[in-house]
Amino acid sequence: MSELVYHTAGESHGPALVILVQGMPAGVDIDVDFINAELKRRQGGYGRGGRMKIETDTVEFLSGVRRGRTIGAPIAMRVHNKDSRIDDLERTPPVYRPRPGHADLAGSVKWLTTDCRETLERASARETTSRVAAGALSRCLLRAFDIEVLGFVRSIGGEHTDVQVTPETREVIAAARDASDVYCPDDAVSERMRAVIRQAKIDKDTVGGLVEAHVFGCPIGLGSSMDWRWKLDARLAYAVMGIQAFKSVEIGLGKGCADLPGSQVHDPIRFDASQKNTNALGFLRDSNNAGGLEGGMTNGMPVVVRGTMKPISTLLKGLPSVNLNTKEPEHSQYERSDICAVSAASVVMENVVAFEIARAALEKFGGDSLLETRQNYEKFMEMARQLPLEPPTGDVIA
Ligand code: EPS
Repeated sequence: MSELVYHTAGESHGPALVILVQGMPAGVDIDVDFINAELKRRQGGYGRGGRMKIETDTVEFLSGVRRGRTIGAPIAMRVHNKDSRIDDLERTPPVYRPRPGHADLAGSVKWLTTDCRETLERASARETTSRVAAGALSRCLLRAFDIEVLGFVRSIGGEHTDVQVTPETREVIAAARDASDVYCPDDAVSERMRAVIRQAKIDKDTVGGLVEAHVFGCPIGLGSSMDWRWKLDARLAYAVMGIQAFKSVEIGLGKGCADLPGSQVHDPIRFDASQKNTNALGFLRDSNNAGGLEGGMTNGMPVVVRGTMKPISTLLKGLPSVNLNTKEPEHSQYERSDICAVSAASVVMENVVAFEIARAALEKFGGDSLLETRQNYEKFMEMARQLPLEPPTGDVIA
């Protein structure tokens, strides 16, 4: 058994994107249709540019899967780029005028060139296709634990929905999200978001927003408080901040914790024996400001992660910049781009969050096969339900 990890390779306009996932146990049913549906969702969202009309992202398995099931070997996947033209100088010219907000300036100086092309090819959001493929693959494993993830758009360009997500409303929210072309489960707000994106297009500008992921069904105790590297909230933050254009991440109430006293922040605990057989083992909360994570570990409540995506840094009207060859002031170079990719980012975040949860689940329960992993999980749940396993020793006996 090894740690569940993934690597990605591939340029935005290269021949393909390649994803290598290691550490997946044998015996996991791979739902290719589900993975492709997630890739398709990532391609969508009102405000996307011309590229998404060219591509039809689908995954091809090169290794690690036999007759629809994992065999415990490294899993290699490939997504073909139709718009492959990286060596064509005319259609993929050098970029000498860096876009403020993009990787262009820092990358070209770092790699000692004045052509930002090689930096931007990899920094491009095209790479997030690979994250979705890896995350959607990991969700095939999470199904064995009845863990589900729901992602959606909370705000775009200042238009914000206050919709509440709970295990009970999850399916209704998912259906409403799927009915919205901005992936926001609120009709009225979706309409306003579309208007904001339309206006940004007219203004030759771009807009960002907030995306949210909720994970349902996590057992108590994924992650660990014993070392900062093992804290699940820290790893989720790392994974989410690694998504192109993300500028902040919050768990649960997030920065809202700063303004409230402890009595209004921390979620009181109660026990309901009738819920003993659920993932929370009967330990319930009427609020979830902690976003399902305390001490870097899951506490049985839904895990709630929110990320901020900045507006796309490629503006049709450009921004003040400098020509890297002449050092003269010039406007930043325009590359075909999106006006708003917040909807797509919600799919990316949903899937990177899923991957981190799957990784943590395998750390706690992982065996070489799914069968062994399932048994470890069930045994743990059974023991946790039986707590205390030994008579308490700390009580003073009168
Ligand atoms: C992107 C620019 C556009 C986006 C791209 C991200 O690509 P192109 O330069 O080929 O038009 O469409 O996003 C994707 C290709 C994608 O798959 O999400 C950028 O500069 O980051």
